[in-house]
Amino acid sequence: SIKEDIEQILNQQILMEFESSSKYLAMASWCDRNGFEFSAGFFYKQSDEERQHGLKIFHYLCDQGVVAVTPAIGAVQIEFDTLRSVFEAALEQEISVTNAINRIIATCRRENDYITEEFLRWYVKEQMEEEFIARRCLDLFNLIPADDTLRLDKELARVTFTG
Ligand code: OFO
Repeated sequence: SIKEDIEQILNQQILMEFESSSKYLAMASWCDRNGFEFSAGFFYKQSDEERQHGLKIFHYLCDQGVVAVTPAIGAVQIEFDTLRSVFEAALEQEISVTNAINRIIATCRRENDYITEEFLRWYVKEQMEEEFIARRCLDLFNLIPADDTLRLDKELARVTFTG
């Protein structure tokens, strides 16, 4: 069975993934009520995906015969100044998840837990993709005038593959 410190950090990661899910849901809601239909669709989808990321670790812990803690999620940011700041917050969130996954893998290596390291490989790839998409979205804000918001929203849909 897995060691206690690994169990603990994986439970923290479950919480982080569910927090991501909540944050993206709030971003979807903001985009929705501000008329950014495509961006809203993207963040709804991201929110679903983050919940799945959390559940995947949840099941892993259950399969290992240890307690998977049901995450208690606090309040998240629901107001944003601009569409750009929403996407900036999304990239920031993905970077902190990448860092968290890297820290867990470092701990796995220290503890010789190569099974959990193998399990986490999927997350490393996923983070690479998510950071890539978030950065491509932010690039668009430099290419398209800020007042052309509807075009921005549509182009964002192409970059995020949700349009
Ligand atoms: Fe992109 O946060 Fe989950 O893994």
